[in-house]
Amino acid sequence: MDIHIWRDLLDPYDLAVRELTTKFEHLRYEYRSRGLYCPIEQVTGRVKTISSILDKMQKKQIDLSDLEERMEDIAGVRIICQFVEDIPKVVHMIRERGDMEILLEKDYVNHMKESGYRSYHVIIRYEVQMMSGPKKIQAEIQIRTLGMNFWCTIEHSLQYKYKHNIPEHIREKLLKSADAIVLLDNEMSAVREEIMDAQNSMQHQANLTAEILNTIQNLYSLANKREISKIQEEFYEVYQSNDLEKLERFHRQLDIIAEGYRAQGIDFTSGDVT
Ligand code: 0O2
Repeated sequence: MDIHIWRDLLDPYDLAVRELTTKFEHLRYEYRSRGLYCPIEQVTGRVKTISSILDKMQKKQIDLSDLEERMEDIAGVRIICQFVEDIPKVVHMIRERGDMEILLEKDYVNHMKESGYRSYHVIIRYEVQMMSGPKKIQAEIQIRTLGMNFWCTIEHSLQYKYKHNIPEHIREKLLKSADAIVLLDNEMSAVREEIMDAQNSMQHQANLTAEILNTIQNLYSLANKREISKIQEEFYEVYQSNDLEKLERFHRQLDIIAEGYRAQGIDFTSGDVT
């Protein structure tokens, strides 16, 4: 098939990958900006390379005319979670969406493959708007923990190196490490609450600091210079104390000061004196 025909065929998949990764990244942003724990840790996506499509077509005896129907992972999105418990939450998020129709789910998390592979796959039908009109394509979303992803990445490279004939002694090591990943994920789950608490306070602190700095920056161009330097000094002191309650108090007080300027008719959020 001519290269430009491949490009036409793969174009909608490319758009789908870009849209889907943006949508999941945006969910992550929404959670974080509300100071909430997000079950999505990282999102990546890729369109299968032409050589990989050709290899799979040969391996699975797929005709070009059936390619789009039979190859579910031309568009692939990978969602990495911190904990095993996050995986069903992400699956639930996908099930609830109106823009992704689930066609199939494969649970290799609870049903590890013979190779040691673990991951949860969701095959969706997704509509993209092309120049020629709407087009529905299939995409595969792989959901796995950081630990599972580590294993998959290493195993994938070895599959490539040994052209899918990994020597027995390496295969054994891979199976042992797959078991170790199960243990690691279980151990991490046991301290999940503590880890989540720590991450939530870190995120809360980062959000508060960003809001405070934004308010100070806006006040800078409008308020009395001496008052601003005093506020700034106080902020550095509070920040260095590493005390979240103090930071929250400071944030509230700063809001009251900002409210005072608002009452005087100075809308400093837009930077305009009204
Ligand atoms: P690539 O290079 O990642 O794109 P099925 O007939 O359903 O059993 P199928 O269609 O291959 O076979 O589906 P399956 O088994 O769900 O696998 C789809 C994708 O999951 C694979 O795509 C891999 O990305 C990943 N995967 C499945 N098994 C393994 C494994 O043992 N090791 C690793 N590292 N990844 C795996 P591709 O096209 O095989 O590969």
